[in-house]
Amino acid sequence: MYRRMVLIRAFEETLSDLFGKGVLGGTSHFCIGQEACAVGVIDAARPTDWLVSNHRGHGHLLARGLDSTKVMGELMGKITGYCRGRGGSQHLCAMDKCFLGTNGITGGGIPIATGAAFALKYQKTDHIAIAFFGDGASNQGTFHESLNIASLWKLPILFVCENNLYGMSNPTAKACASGTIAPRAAAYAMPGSAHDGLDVQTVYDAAAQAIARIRQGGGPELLELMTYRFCGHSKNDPRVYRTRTEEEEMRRRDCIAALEQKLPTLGYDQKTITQTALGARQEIARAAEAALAAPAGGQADATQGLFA
Ligand SMILES: Cc1ncc(C[n+]2csc(CCOP(=O)(O)OP(=O)(O)O)c2C)c(N)n1
Ligand SMILES: [Mg+2]
Repeated sequence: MYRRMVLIRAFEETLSDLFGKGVLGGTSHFCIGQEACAVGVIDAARPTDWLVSNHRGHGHLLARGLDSTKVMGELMGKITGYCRGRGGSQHLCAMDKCFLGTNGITGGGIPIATGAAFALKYQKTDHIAIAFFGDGASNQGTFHESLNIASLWKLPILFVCENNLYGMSNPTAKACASGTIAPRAAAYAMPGSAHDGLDVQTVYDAAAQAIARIRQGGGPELLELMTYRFCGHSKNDPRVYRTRTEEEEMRRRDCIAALEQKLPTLGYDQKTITQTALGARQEIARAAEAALAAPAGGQADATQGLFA
């Protein structure tokens, strides 16, 4: 889990560098600070459980074990990317990894995951679906409609709300009538609970327990993971809606640094920890190099046919 968390952080720090150098265009939403949510939940699931992500999806992609070079290539619009450079960060799909896509529409992925859960139940499998979304998305109608139908039909789905305290510049307190998301589950007769999303072990345990109940036919559940994004909402956000003091306080609770402190107490020596982090960072450096060298996809590939 530590390796994956460092891998995600290094991936996005590298993306930030590439934006700075003008190699990457457009914008991107980083999950720096939120890595424990993606890694804890996805580690607790099976590789055959279907995932649906949102606009802040790099962590979900890498936690699921997608090839970092192919993810990087996709973001650069290269032919070697998962969707031949046509999807980019917001439309990255990998069916072979049971990853039904990142999604630029706030709340757009929640009903897609609910549909997947219906299919999994209809096919009488014991796989489940997992929907990742933010606190802002939980104010969309799609959230409420999905929880309602999932509960009525006892669908095998875990709804995971990563509450990073803001939807763009809007604090959750100003957008969400109940202040927090988990209690909303009660309105749809399903279990809902809030957890420290900065502690990967806590996230893993909460997700593992919920997933076990869901897999046994217990019906859907909602997890609210309290977390924080260190960066702005996207690349061009000066973060005027929050104080630097708040950010510094949250940085002191960085999920990766916290795990680094904890690992020696779990029997890992410093050399192993350092080597593990280095290995992850080297993998991302190689991924960026390979993606940069790859031929263009996307528009340049427009006449080739996506499934050719
Ligand atoms: C339907 C729709 N409305 C508005 C937007 C613009 N938008 C993009 S991200 C976002 C905020 C999402 O907040 P949250 O769900 O908390 O996720 P976070 O960005 O905090 O991870 C908004 C309003 C959009 N993409 N789609
Ligand atoms: Mg948010």
